[in-house]
Amino acid sequence: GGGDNSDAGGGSEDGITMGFAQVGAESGWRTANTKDVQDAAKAAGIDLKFTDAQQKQENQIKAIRSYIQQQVDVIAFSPVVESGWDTVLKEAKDAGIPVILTDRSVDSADTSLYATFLGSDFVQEGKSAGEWLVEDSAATDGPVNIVELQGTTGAAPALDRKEGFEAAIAADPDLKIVSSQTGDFTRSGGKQVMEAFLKNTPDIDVVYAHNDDMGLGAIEAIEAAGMVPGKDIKIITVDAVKDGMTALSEGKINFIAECNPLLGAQLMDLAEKVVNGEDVPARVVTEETTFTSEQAKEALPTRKY
Ligand code: GYE
Repeated sequence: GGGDNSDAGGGSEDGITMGFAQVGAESGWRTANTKDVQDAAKAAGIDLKFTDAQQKQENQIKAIRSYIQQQVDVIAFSPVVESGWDTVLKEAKDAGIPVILTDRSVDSADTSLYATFLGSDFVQEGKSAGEWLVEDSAATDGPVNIVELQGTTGAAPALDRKEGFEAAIAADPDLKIVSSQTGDFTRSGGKQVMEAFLKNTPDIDVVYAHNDDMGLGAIEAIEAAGMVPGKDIKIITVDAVKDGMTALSEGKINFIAECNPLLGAQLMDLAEKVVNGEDVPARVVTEETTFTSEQAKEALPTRKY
């Protein structure tokens, strides 16, 4: 580098420092995402300061404040819930530190509080899940009782995956969500809630889980109750991580809408541009697909996570 430190953001010549406030380690998706971000930072020569908020907003806010105090060049974070970020985002803005939202969004009305949002279209994921069920149920007559395992309450992927799914299943009045509760995106949460559903909710036909991990927890509960997951009760999930894809290939899960956790390279690229004052799109959407059991069998051998 030239040693001239006149630009506020540091710039790549002096080496970029990124503060990354991760949600937690709640799921296989999150583990893959964390590893990818760490690997991509290394590959890009970006100095990464990483914190795990254990799914608590107050921890994320604390982490962001500490990154502001350390005067990092750029802050990236994956907001555990959608609401309540305006104050801390304003603090970052006032300190001249750009913020990149990765994976999950915020509902702040003032979009100048962040530089860009990189992540999936969660509404579309929910729609894809619902559309598969509409098609799969087309031949069956009578009610289809769905139980829903929601992600973390107030999280963008939980709100949006519910919205998209509901919009899609509205096409068939036989499809009804009869119970819906949060399992916090964890396997143990999914198992516990499913155990309660199996006790309280008669005639469950379908489980719609907002991620693979909760679906995998539901499988354990269904098997423990002496039923066959994928047959007696159909299971639809979102993510397509290894364990989910394995269960799908075995017919224990029936359909998965993919959510791509490999955001690291794109994030580092956006960070370099933002720090160097270049224009970036306000929204970068991840490319995704869906998987049936047959497609999972084909994809599994080369799947990276
Ligand atoms: O689907 C879930 C994780 O925000 C897209 O969070 C992410 C979600 C992902 O816990 O498994």
